[in-house]
Amino acid sequence: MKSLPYVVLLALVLGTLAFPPRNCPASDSTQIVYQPLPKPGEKVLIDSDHYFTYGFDKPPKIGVVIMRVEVFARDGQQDTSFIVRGDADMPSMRGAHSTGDKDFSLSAKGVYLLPVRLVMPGDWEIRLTFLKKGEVIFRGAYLFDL
Ligand SMILES: [Cu+2]
Repeated sequence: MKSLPYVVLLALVLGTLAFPPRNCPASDSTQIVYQPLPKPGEKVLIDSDHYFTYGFDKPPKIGVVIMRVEVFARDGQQDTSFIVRGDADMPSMRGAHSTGDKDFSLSAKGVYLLPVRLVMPGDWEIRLTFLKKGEVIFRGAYLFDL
């Protein structure tokens, strides 16, 4: 049956046309852009009306370090209306030590706090996400070596 390969080929072509491969970048987390953050202590704009500063309770080293974030309105008034999330991981071994996105908790003094576990020396990245009314307003990443 000489025509069989052609039938198979035709079926493949038709199948491809009927079910084109789907390209859905929105579901691919690697497409999400995290703005590189300046070093701790510097002001970082969230939007035109807000900025934040971040830091740690001690210079990061192996173990648990408490990350702190403070949000301010343009006039310098503290703002606690955001939800802040953090995720720590090693870019060179993505996923190996990921804590997953965790909500910072808000202290009585209006400071956002999150314990971050750093388990080995090397390159680390802490990703911060700021949300307001369920919407992501800002994403930033702090890269450092341990
Ligand atoms: Cu590692």
